Amino acid sequence: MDEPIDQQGIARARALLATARAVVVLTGAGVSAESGIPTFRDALTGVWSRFRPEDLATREAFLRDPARVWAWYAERRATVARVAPNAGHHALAKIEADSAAKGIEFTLVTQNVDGLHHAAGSRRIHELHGNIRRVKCFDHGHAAVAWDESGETPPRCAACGSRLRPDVVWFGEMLPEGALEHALEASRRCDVFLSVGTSGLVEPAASLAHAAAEAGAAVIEVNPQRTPLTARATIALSGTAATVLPLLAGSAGYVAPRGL
Ligand code: BV8
Repeated sequence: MDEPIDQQGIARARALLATARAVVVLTGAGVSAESGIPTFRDALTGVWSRFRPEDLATREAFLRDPARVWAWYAERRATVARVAPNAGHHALAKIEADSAAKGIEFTLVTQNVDGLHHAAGSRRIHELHGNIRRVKCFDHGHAAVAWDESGETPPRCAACGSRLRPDVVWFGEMLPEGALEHALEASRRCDVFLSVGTSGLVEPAASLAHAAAEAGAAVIEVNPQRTPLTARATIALSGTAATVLPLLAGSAGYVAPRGL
């Protein structure tokens, strides 16, 4: 049975968000779980279950077996194409819009590559790990807008002939120019850092919450499981994104606890 929602924690977190000057939200795969996208640590089910993400999401894996890595991303791209944002994504878009109306600076930093935050209406987004819907060539990064899945796998770049790959950041690759710097700068400047649906295992994204805390920000975590951040969080809300975030956004279902 799901744990009862911590109404006191929700009320305290809402008060922090309402009185903030600057808010940073970091999301991980957990925010897309209720849209039907397996979390990253759970992504390797079925035919992929004999691999670890770190074994497939690398340049070396692609060079070793480009067809296998391309097929894993093609399957994930197909999943992303048929799912929709969930109430958690929509709640974050509402928090962004409400923050703008109140003059509160808002930054959404995501580790996710599924594009669902943009689909839900969020706009102030930093995609730290790229976007699986975009494809580029391995040798020069030429963007590919169309490609033939029926021929050679992976398909080839129309501009230079090198193999196509997903436009995501693999393990061992640098993050997109400026994305980490902007995320770090916003994290050090914010007074509320909201971490949602991330295991906090992948660097350098995992360091953002700690940078915010060290700079004096209050840290709110939303996750049904404990993570390395939980002990450090000002408020740890044990629950799922689609349940908790609408309560934080003041959308459907929020009832202020008596006496608060
Ligand atoms: C780099 C794209 C410089 C690909 C991904 C220290 C500093 C720098 C680098 C390192 C370092 N230590 C180690 C490294 C190397 C490495 C790393 O972090 N390795 C890990 C395995 C230890 N980092 C890198 O290589 C990074 N590059 O730093 O460049 C450099 C260069 C060369 C040499 C050194 C340094 C690049 C990392 C990016 C990798 N690419 N994605 C793809 O998607 O295929 S990372 C991948 O993991 C996804 O983006 C994913 O989002 C991300 C993090 O995982 P989570 O999002 O947290 O997902 P996870 O499944 O783990 O957890 C889900 C959570 O949700 C759980 O807590 C669960 O409880 C919760 N949950 C479940 N359901 C719900 C929920 N929460 C809410 N609601 C629910 N319903």
